[in-house]
Amino acid sequence: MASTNQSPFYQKAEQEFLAAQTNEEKIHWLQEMIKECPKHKSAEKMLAQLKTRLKKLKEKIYKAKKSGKSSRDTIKKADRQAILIGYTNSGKSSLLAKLTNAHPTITEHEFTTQTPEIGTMKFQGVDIQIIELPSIKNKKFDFGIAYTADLIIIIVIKFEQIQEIKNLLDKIPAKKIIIFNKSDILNQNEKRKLTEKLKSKKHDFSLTSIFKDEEIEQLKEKILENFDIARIYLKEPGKPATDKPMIVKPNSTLEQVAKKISNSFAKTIKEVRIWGPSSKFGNQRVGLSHKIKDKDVVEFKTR
Ligand SMILES: Nc1nc2c(ncn2[C@@H]2O[C@H](COP(=O)(O)OP(=O)(O)O)[C@@H](O)[C@H]2O)c(=O)[nH]1
Ligand SMILES: [Mg+2]
Repeated sequence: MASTNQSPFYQKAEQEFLAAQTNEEKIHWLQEMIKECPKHKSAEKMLAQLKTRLKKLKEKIYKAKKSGKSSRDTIKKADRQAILIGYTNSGKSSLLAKLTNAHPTITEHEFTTQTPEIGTMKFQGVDIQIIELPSIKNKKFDFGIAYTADLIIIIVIKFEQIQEIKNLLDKIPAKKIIIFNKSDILNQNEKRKLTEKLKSKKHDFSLTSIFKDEEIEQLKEKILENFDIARIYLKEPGKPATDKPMIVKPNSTLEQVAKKISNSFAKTIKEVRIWGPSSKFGNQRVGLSHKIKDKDVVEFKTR
C-alpha cells in the first residue's frame, strides 16, 4: 500500500494503523484510511486492497471472540506500560481517550468496559502503553496484568476508594499514583479540604478533571516522570539532532548508549561530543565512560 501522493489525513491514519496494538484499533484506522482514500479510477486497486484487509481483520476478531480467547493473551507488553485501575464511572475510559490514540466507549452506565482497552500515549518523544482494565469490582478483573505493569494509575472519585483499591493491590510491587477525578464538580472549599486530606495521608495524587486540557498535560508529565528513563537525542556530524529520542536508563555511560545501538557500532567510535544537561559546555568532547543525563544531545564520530 503505497502512501505517496496521499492526503495528509490518509498518511496520518496509515501511521496510526501501523502503530496500532489491537485489532480493534487497526480496524478503526483502516476505516479512516478507506474514508480518506481517493475514489478515482487509479486508486481503485488500492481501495479494494484496503477493503479486503478490513474484512480479514473483522473475521479475525470474530473468530477470536468465538473461540473465547481472553484478551490478555493478545496484549503485547510494550517497553513501558501503565494500567488504569478504578471503579466503574470514575472516568477511566475518558482518561484513556484523552491520553492516548484509543477510542474506548464512554458511558454513564455501569460496567461498560468488560475487556482491557489499550492505547499508546505519545509524549515528548516517548511512547507509553496505557491499558484500561475492567472495574476492579468486576469479576472479569484480571490481577495478572497488574503484576507485570510498570506503573499503576489508580483513578477515584471518592476518598474512601483510595484505600479500598490500595488494599486490593497491596501485594503488587508496581509504583502507584492516584488520580482524583471529576474535581470540576467540587467547589473551591471542597477542593481545598480534599487536598489537605490527601496530603495528610501522604498520597501521591493529582486532583484533576478530564475536561481541563492543562490538567491532562500535567498528568502526562506526571506519568512520564514515574518511568525511570532518560532521553538521548542522537546527532550526526554537521546535522541537527533527531527529534525522536533514544530511550535509555538514567546515568548510562556513553558506551552503554552506543552498545544499545549495536555492539559493532560501539566498536567503531573514535570520538564523542555532547551538548545539554551532562555537558560542561556545548560540543564538549568526552570519553565513553561519561554518564549521560536526560535530554543530552550526543554525536558519535565513527571510523
Ligand atoms: N464531571 C465530570 N465527569 C466526568 C469526568 N471524567 C469522566 N466523566 C464522566 O463520567 C462518566 C463515566 O466515564 P467513563 O470514562 O466511561 O468511566 P469508566 O467507567 O471509569 O471508564 C461519563 O459520563 C463521563 O463523561 C470529569 O472529570 N468530570
Ligand atoms: Mg470504562
